[in-house]
Amino acid sequence: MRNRTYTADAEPGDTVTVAGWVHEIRDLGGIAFLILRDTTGKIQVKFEKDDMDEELVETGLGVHRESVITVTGEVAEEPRAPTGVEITPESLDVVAEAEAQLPLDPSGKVDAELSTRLDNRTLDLRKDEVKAIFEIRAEVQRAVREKFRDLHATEINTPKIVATGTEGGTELFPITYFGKEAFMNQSPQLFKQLMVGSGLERVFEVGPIFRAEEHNTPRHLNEATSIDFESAFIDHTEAMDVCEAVVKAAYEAVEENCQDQLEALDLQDEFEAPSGEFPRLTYEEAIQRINATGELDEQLVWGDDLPTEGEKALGEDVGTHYFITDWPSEIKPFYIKDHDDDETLSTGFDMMHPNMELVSGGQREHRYDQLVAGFEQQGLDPDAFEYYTKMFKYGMPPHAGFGLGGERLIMTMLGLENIREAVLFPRDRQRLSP
Ligand code: ATP
Ligand code: AMO
Repeated sequence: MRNRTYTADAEPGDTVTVAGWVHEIRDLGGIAFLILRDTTGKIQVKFEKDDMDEELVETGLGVHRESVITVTGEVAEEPRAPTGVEITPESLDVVAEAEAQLPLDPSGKVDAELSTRLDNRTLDLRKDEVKAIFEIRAEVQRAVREKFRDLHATEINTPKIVATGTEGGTELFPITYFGKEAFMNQSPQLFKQLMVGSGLERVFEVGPIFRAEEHNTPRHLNEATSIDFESAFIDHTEAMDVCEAVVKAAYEAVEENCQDQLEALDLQDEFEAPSGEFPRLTYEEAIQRINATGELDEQLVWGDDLPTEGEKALGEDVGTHYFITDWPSEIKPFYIKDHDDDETLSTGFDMMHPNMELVSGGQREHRYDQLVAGFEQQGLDPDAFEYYTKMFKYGMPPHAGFGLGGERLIMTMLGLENIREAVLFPRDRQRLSP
């Protein structure tokens, strides 16, 4: 629409054409108001019934809520109007009439179940507080990209249809690929590693990962967004520095550029970018501190994975984002390098929000013989990974990196109760459409 004016730009004295949705109609008798909503805000349209064309009044006040209309008229200052201005319509067109009964109420006066909201995302995102989540998500992705670029990483895109899995502990989604077995990729892990040996050296990717998680939890998705980083000639401690910088950059960008959205979510007072350094605890310290909280029925011992309640107890104890380092080698994947002086100890790390894990990373095994031996130790067939391992024979530098869960970052940043709220069209065990 070439001649459209956004409601936020409608200035007193202008004659404008605004386009949007019928948010609300209030008929007070001799006077009535239609509130028109567009992506920039709302504007009041005034109908003084006695002074206006009857057909125009009938059309304007007879239209169902959430219909799409355009209104042309003069803008005037009006202190009693919600935004301080109003339009007196000269003409009004109903562009797309909405049904009288809607599956959910975009004005937010009536709450809807999450499943109803997800089934009707178009209507759901007409609410300011829902739209705000996705505007913040976009800002986070922008800020993360900018930070990686400042750090001289090149953005890459790796295949999502692959021949092998990499992340044990979570199942693969099999697909058929011209009669061959193939899978949806669980992680760009192997491909990003292959690129540190290329002329690019330092890379990042923001893209989908697919995990056939059996369980249905508020923090797992079957299709998630992974923010991956990998660099040649750095170790795990430098990868942790990058991880911390990227997460802080995301928070700072939201604080700086998303105040309206934070207000829509009623977070303007509590939102705070993390300031201090993220503490780095070893796995050993972590299990000791969890045991000391007394929150678990059974004491954790060396080699145990951290149970969810353990992570929660530790998160409460630490109170900020933090790292867990020096995990037992046996519970980290084959591509993670062990410490040179202790092969039971890995260079793998996790970065935690007080409520949950956000990141896994580590220094990688770049030595061909040790890499192949690692496959065998994990019961994987190195031949199936030959496309990957063979590049380690042609000059693969030492390298490290991490994967950050995009939705978990948004979820913890905004205090969302369910990770599905941070995804437009989430995929979970029950949900394949929309
Ligand atoms: P009726 O006789 O049926 O009440 P009316 O034309 O006399 O209708 P008003 O008494 O002028 O209506 O206004 C009704 C209500 O609408 C009042 O509470 C008034 O403050 C409010 N109102 C009037 N004009 C505007 C406006 N332009 N923007 C917002 N509120 C308005
Ligand atoms: P990991 O499997 O720990 O590591 O995944 C990295 C991060 O991705 C997020 N994540 C998920 N978010 C939502 N739903 C899921 N099902 C899901 N699975 C993972 C989490 C997690 O911390 N290749 C390594 C990374 C690396 O070493 O570079 C990997 O994939 O926030």
